Amino acid sequence: MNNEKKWWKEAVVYQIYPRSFMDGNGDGIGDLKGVMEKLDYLSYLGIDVIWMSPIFQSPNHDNGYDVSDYQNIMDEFGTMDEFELLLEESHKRGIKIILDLVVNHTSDEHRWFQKSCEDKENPYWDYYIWKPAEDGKEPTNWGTWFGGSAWEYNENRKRYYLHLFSPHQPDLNWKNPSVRKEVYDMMHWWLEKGIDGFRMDVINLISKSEDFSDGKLDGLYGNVRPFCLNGPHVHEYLKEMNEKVLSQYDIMTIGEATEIMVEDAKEFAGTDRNELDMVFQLEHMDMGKGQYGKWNDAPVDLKELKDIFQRWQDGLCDVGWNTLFWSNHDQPRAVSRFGDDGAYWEMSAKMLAICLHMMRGTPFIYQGEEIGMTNAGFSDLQEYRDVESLNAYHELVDELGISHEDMMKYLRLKGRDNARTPMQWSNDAEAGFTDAVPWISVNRNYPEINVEKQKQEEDSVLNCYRGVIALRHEKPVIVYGDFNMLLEDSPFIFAYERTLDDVRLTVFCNFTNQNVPCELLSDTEHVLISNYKERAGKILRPYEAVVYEKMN
Ligand code: TEU
Ligand code: CA
Repeated sequence: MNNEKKWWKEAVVYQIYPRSFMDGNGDGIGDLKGVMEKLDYLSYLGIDVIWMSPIFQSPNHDNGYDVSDYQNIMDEFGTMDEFELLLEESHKRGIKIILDLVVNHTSDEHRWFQKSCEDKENPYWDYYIWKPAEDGKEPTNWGTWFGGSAWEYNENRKRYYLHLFSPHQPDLNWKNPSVRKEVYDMMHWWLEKGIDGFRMDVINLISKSEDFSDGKLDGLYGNVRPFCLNGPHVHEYLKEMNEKVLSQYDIMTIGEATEIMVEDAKEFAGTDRNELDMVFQLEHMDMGKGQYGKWNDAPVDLKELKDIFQRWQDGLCDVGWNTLFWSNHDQPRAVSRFGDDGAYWEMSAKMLAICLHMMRGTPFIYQGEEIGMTNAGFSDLQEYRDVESLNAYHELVDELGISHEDMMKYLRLKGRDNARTPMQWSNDAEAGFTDAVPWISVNRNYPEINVEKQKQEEDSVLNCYRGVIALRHEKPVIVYGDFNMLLEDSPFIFAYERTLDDVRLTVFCNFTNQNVPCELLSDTEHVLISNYKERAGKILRPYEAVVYEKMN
């Protein structure tokens, strides 16, 4: 087992989606001032690191994942002075801050792209991926992650540029050494300010294949994945970034790596690879894809979920490090997806906390998950804001003939806005998030689900999260222990053990709303944490989670 001690292995990270976290100036949009107001709450929760989704200048076609200036703060979020103060105040409380590095693409309003579009040759001409038309049409049939063609024509250049996401997010040309140098300089600039690391957006897409040919047809467009996933030079670039930037600081780096397998992760985040510390792999997020990708209502298959976790836990134990998460700003709410947001809301939210936080890896809590926030429940297309969801609606309903009702159901289950409704702070108007009209509706259940309420309830989901976070800080076995799956074949129970020296934890989680018999349970062993008060013999009650601790 690879057990070198690192602070980032011992940390619990909290993801802030600033737009929806806290509005500090009453314009309906979350901001840095709002984050500042809530720092004491984050201390109380006990987390070690904040990951902030993009806070840079952006026209917000994709809520900040389209950056028009990497070295300025988005007007709506505040000023650089406010950021510096936030960093200082966080550090005072022992909380680190990592930022989102979005460098597969920029905004089309970025100065580099504006220059790149000029009809006269200049140093920025080759900063993006430009191709001439093929027979008067797009250079290839590739589609994007957000629907539509991956090519957009530019009148000035009389060429097409590549964009794997929206046309407002042109892909940078990483083959160009000047592009790489600009990115590294910018990273140094932030690190010199004292930030503690980066989460790197779709970092496994930065190197494109030399082969610009059509992809296999998948719906309306050709599949672009073979031409950009884990491309030919991606490791060369990351090693260079590591040498020129990352290795010079004591920081934490996580690469978001879409559609990768364990073997790929070993290359991106293997201990001796000199690339990244860890990756966000999305295999458990991508479960249940069908004919229309994620847009369906397939239920979660627990056996498959367990297989995925087991593969990642076992696969990286000697050579890397895992991230652990149930959700983020691109995914449905954890309790709605993997638990039960109805009758067993509270039990299942706590079960999910215990199940995830006892595993090996660095846990990431997505804002609101710690109070069991649920999917948005929007029933009107007008309430959606997300570019991916709106594009998908039009592509699937208008072009592929899915019914409005079915698509609205899929959006309610899978749409990214489910995770983007405002943080529910209290029972006040707009959940205490803002004094104005919020940029996206609050979830109607805020009177029942909010921070203020759960602070006062000893048995709340919030206090369960505080409990699992504290345990990780107290018990080295949770950070560094070996992982071993138990009851592998059970389609109902997620169980495993963790061992370090003479300490052994056994974890049992019922993912169903039924009583499930389990011979391995005990009424006498020491219970470290559970979501039910007493044990009940050899039965796991609905969504029960229990962790035993044994000293040998
Ligand atoms: O997400 C990349 C990514 O893989 C997503 O497109 C994901 O597949 C999808 O959202 C799931 O529905 C990152 C960011 O996390 C996302 O917010 C951005 O929109 C995207 O990159 C482009 O920057
Ligand atoms: Ca604001």
